[in-house]
Amino acid sequence: MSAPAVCTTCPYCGVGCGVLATPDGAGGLTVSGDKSHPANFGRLCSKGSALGETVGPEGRLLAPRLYGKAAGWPEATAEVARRFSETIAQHGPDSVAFYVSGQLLTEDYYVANKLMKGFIGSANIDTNSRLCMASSVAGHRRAFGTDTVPGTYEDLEQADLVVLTGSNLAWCHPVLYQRIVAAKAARPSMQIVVIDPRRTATCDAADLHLPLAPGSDVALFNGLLRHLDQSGAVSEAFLRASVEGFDEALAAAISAAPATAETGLPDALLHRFYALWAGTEKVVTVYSQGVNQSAQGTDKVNAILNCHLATGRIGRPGMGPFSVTGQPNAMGGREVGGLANMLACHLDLENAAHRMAVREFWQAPRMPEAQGLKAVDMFDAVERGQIKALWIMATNPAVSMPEADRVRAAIAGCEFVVVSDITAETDTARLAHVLLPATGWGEKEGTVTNSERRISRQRTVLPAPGQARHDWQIIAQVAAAMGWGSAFDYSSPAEIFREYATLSGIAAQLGKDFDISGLAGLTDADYADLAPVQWPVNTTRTGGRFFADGRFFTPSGRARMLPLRSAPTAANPAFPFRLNTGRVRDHWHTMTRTGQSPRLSQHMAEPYLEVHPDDASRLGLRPAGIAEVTSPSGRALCRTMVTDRVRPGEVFMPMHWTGETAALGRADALVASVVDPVSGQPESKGAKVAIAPFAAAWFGFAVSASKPRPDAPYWALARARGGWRLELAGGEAPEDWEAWARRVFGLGPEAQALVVEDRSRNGARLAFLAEGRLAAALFIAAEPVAVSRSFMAGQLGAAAAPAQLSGQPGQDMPDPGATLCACFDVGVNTILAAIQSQHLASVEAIGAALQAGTNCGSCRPELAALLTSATRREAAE
Ligand SMILES: Nc1nc2c(c(=O)[nH]1)N[C@H]1C(S)=C(S)[C@@H](COP(=O)(O)OP(=O)(O)OC[C@H]3O[C@@H](n4cnc5c(=O)[nH]c(N)nc54)[C@H](O)[C@@H]3O)O[C@H]1N2
Ligand SMILES: Nc1nc2c(c(=O)[nH]1)N[C@H]1C(S)=C(S)[C@@H](COP(=O)(O)OP(=O)(O)OC[C@H]3O[C@@H](n4cnc5c(=O)[nH]c(N)nc54)[C@H](O)[C@@H]3O)O[C@H]1N2
Ligand code: SF4
Ligand SMILES: [Mo]
Repeated sequence: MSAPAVCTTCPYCGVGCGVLATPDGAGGLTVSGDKSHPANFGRLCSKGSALGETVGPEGRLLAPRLYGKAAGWPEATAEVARRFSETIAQHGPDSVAFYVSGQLLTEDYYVANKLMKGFIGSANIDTNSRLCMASSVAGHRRAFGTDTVPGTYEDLEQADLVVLTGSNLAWCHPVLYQRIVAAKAARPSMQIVVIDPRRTATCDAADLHLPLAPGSDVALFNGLLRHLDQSGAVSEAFLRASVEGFDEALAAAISAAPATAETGLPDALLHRFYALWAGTEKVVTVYSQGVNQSAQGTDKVNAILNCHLATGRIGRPGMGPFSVTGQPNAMGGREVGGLANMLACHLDLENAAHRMAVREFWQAPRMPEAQGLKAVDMFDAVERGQIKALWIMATNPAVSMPEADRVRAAIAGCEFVVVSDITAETDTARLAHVLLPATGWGEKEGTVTNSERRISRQRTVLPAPGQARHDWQIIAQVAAAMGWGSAFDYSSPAEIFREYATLSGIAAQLGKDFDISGLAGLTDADYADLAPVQWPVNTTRTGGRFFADGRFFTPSGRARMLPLRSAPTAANPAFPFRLNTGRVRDHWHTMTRTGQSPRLSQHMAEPYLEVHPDDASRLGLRPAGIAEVTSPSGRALCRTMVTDRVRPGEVFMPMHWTGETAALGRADALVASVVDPVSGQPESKGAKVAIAPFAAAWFGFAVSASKPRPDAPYWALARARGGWRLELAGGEAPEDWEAWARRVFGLGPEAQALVVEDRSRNGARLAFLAEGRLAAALFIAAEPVAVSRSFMAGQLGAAAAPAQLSGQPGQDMPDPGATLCACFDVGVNTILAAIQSQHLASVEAIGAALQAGTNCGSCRPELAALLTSATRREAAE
């Protein structure tokens, strides 16, 4: 009999989809979308669908490690408590810090924040949400007086115009994107505009794409404000009743240079967008990291909010600004006060009454009176030796922080570093004095809040592996060992949640928006059964939109419009390219989880650099060659992807590769620590870099059943079915490829080698057989290796066959090509062949023929692009 499915929530993006998970009896899970969950109504994207492949024991941290040696929990806990207590006693509470994460559950987050702000007595707790949502938080607080996302997902479906700015929704919030696409299919008059310097997959559903100059969003929206005023779209009634600062904001917009100059967009295109926005009452402006991760992030946010406030298009169905959150609990972290400048429940750290209320509630011995160190400042303080004990939970700053090489060195130089993670080997975990094994998704339970303020339960489906413990437990046991046992004497997440919900009622009495006091009386059974619920939840209301009544949380009750001026950055001739960074469809951040899935690893298998064809030819970069990217702070080597999806002078690199998965693939090694002065959020999308071809004398591709230990100037490692795949490039070739391969793949003399060398062309083909089956294969050539990756990956463990040395399937076995549809594992060649032979003319027809694109839909934009290019080619032939 199979176990019943458990209703839980996806641990990836802020859409917050409901997942039904069933143990498969072999340690894994089968998952499907929860049809009753109001975020996804049964849909899942490629990452959600592959969750079952990522929960295995491989790579997990299973026991505490103390100074590099396995240890028990009592020792590890005692050591962390002792070192923190001693450091605080000697150097004061501000000499220690926590760096936490939007991937903690609300209950974990609440306990971490309570320990640091209420008991240690410092505000030095910040979160990776500083790199993610801080500009939105700051923009909301400036305009609304509190950090409120006004709308709901339904607004996106009810809108007549959806503007997506600085958001690659198709890849980063796929299920929400699919909801918009479905709404447009049902009501084709709905318009979609994408504002992004890159032509992303999201543009495929757009009626209009504005490839603006990066960083010019303030100019663009200032221009819109001016247009709204001139075209009579401003709501005088709303301004009179509910807004202050309109005149100043408009004056600033009028005195600014015309938007065409800064955005680089043609006048006609800009005006089409302005007229559309002005003429459409039901407009939602969705924004994400292209807005937040900028030296002007907060101003960009307020420039958007200004336009919605000026027209009163906020708080009503189908309209409003909508900041989508990145991580599963980015929103929850904002609520519990995970940021160094916030108190719990949206209360203000610098407000004495708020401090007093929280202190009394927590019975806290001490409370900080000023903001703590924000992420970038925090790691600077670590570098200076001012922070002497640091505890990092559920985040990988040695990869994800700007100037990541410097951050890595700072952590390595810190006197005492604790890392709580689920993964044994990460760039950050390698630097820890104490490594604490946490339970991961499926093993832990608690709540998360998604982009539309909906609180959902994550539930336990699997046992904790090894000695792993829940994050809240780990923090509470350290707190107890530091002498605060009674304040941290929790026996369950339900108990923590009730305490938190009670505190939110106090916050509401102090005039805050965040109020879940209606959940303070949940019994353990109620909490176990809690259905997804949108806040606020109190005696008078549950969920819905904010600001419909035109009342805001500022002292005057009116929203604030801000006068904004754009601030173009100065050029640096030594580093003439602008580096944009972001995400790919099938990977999650530093890949500790999605990297376990062969399916998810097929879509993009190595760090790459998108370069415009004009730049590529000027720089001598060839397609599929290796590009060397340098900035004042670091260096990277990437596969070159020549594409006109980026603008000339700009390049794009994904953020996912780490020291574990590539030789030099960390985008943040290149990114400067420039931050927005208001929010402290780094400008992750605007590094200045120089680019040159890397002079590779040889290229390689390999598959291996065991994990390779690569040794080459360029390498990138990814999971494949039955093992690993490895991309390689280098300068001088090793003397003996066979010896090299045996070392890298860990093959003993018993492995039989088949070698075909081609010295004249600097090439070689090697296959290694163990008991007659393929254990590893290596292809070396002077050119980027033309081998069917998917075919070779499928051969690992297969009986020896001649095709294994040719790297191509035989006549009878067509090469499926790179995986495009991850759900049904359909390759690009299979799709192209079907388009041609079956005359498929639509994404639906491809789905009917091959299933591709019919499950999560994440690949539908790429299918559409493939159709266009195939049809174009046919027309040309
Ligand atoms: N597949 C996948 N999905 C994810 C994640 C993941 O790792 N993988 N991570 C999650 C997290 S934590 C987050 S924060 C979200 C992020 O979700 P998004 O913000 O949608 O993703 P990004 O790729 O970081 O950046 C979005 C876009 O901003 C554009 N951009 C760059 N500069 C500018 C600019 O100056 N102006 C404008 N208008 N646009 C600009 C970039 O070209 C890019 O396409 O995704 C979440 N979802
Ligand atoms: N250049 C550039 N840099 C960026 C960005 C960008 O767009 N460009 N985006 C930024 C943004 S928006 C974000 S959100 C960050 C993300 O960056 P990170 O937070 O550094 O990336 P993750 O890989 O998500 O790290 C999560 C870690 O927590 C571990 N983990 C997973 N589940 C649990 C758990 O339940 N408990 C514990 N204790 N550990 C767990 C994972 O193994 C992993 O090591 O990167 C930021 N950095
Ligand atoms: S859209 Fe995908 S990654 Fe995001 S919550 Fe839903 S299933 Fe998970
Ligand atoms: Mo994020």
